[in-house]
Amino acid sequence: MDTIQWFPGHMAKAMRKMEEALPMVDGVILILDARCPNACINDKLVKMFSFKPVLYVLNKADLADPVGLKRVTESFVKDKKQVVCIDAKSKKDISGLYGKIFELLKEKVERNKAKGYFKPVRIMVAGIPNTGKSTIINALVGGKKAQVGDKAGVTRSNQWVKLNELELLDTPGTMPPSFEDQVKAKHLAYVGCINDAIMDLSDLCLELIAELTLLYPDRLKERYRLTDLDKTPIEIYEDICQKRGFLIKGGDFDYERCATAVIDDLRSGKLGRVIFE
Ligand SMILES: Nc1nc2c(ncn2[C@@H]2O[C@H](COP(=O)(O)OP(=O)(O)OP(=O)(O)O)[C@@H](O)[C@H]2O)c(=O)[nH]1
Ligand SMILES: [Mg+2]
Repeated sequence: MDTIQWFPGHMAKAMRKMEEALPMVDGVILILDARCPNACINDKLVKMFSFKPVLYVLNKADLADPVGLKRVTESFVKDKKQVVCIDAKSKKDISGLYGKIFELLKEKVERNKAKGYFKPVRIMVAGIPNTGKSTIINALVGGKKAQVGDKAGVTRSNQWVKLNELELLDTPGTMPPSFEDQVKAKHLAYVGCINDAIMDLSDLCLELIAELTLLYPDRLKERYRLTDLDKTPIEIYEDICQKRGFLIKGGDFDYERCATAVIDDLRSGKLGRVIFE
């Protein structure tokens, strides 16, 4: 498939605005998609945050393969990164995250206390598009203050959302300026972190089928009632079209409609809990 590259002007601007806001915050939570956490790491942001405490939040854990997620989390711990896995919709996970944020900034909070004054903790919430930054902020504050949507690029500018003791800065999703690793880029595209409009979804679906055949063959078979995966990815793609009735007049395959359906199935968890790393 064509090279995936997505770094529109508004993202460059968003990164500048984040850099400007950085002196105002005590720490950062970096939100990653638990199905491809390493692919979600934007090195440029990590570099920008190198002088701040950072908590890595692997979100959408409800959609991630638990065995793989445990392995990846352990590798973060081994790299001396502060990490937590959450499902933003779970109250228990959100209160755990709340605790982790204060643990991350313990020194700061205690120093303030010792000086005898109360100051709210300020956190920047950052990450690539569609990882759940705004959802997490809403869950932490218990309201609908930040705008949420099921596509990449919903938040367009920095926005403070405040609780008594915690102030959160929502930021727009930002991609790395360039992708050296196209495998990672593909994984981000599967899970919905890249604007669908810039890609050929049939090409993406073909890549996804090839990868699922290796990683989760039984899920693929079960979901689309396939009997034989000992074929080329395009043959499997066409079998899915056939089984699902994605055909156009004259009996040809409707690759596009099938691509939307398969990619949707992956994103919504209908193909089960997956991890690509
Ligand atoms: N299954 C599941 N879905 C989630 C979770 N967190 C967020 N979502 C969904 O993911 C989508 C994106 O959420 P947002 O909060 O808008 O993501 P964002 O990171 O703010 O996105 P941008 O503003 O575009 O960068 C929404 O459809 C959410 O409902 C989660 O833990 N599990
Ligand atoms: Mg947002």
